[in-house]
Amino acid sequence: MAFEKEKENAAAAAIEFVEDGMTVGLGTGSTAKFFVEMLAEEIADGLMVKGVPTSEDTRRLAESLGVPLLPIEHVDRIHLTVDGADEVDGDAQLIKGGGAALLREKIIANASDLMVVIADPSKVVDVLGAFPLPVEVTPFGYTITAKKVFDALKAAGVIRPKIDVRTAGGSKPLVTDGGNYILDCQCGVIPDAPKAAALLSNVPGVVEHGLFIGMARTVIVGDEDGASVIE
Ligand code: ABF
Repeated sequence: MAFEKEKENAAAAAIEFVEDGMTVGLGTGSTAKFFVEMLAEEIADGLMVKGVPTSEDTRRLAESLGVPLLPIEHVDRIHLTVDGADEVDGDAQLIKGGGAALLREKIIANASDLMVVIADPSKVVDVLGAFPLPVEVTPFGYTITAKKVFDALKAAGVIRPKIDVRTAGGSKPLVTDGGNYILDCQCGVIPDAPKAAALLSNVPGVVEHGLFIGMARTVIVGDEDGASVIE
């Protein structure tokens, strides 16, 4: 895996944010996997925390490692969420959703007192957009919704968006944990991420999008020797 050491170091730095008694949102992806594995070791050494997984993949991982989990319906407060990202810019604005988990990730991040993003250096960008922006949509009318998503991105200043429904290997659309489809929107550059986020949220049929604006208070970027914490 590329940047494995950097991912591990970012995850290790995030462990420092976990305290006894916390309810912790558990992210999705390879970097978040390192965090869940390290958290499981701390729990085995006596740390008393409960986890709230952001995807079925993370739930299965956490259960296999013996991390106590809370059903989301029983959660009234999440002290900390640690999650990965596909892109992070200088304002801690994120593109997430490469792992098709953006809906639960955003619900849990938004419910958290603190969201900590853990990333390897390849995720850090000056301007968001090189990574195709995932947009979760209802299966009903998704081709029409795709056209409206195109219009919204154009109105937000994206020059020439290209939109593809994410498939699960063959030609059938991938179905998310929430039973929806994902549109991957190739933007190249998203010049005004807050505007794009607002316009996308207004498109009927869009369930959620992968622009996380103003949600990450802390970004941890791993390197070969450790990690830098940007708050
Ligand atoms: C998840 O982390 C997704 O939103 C994002 O796509 C992924 C990044 O994965 P990785 O850490 O494997 O690069 O939260």
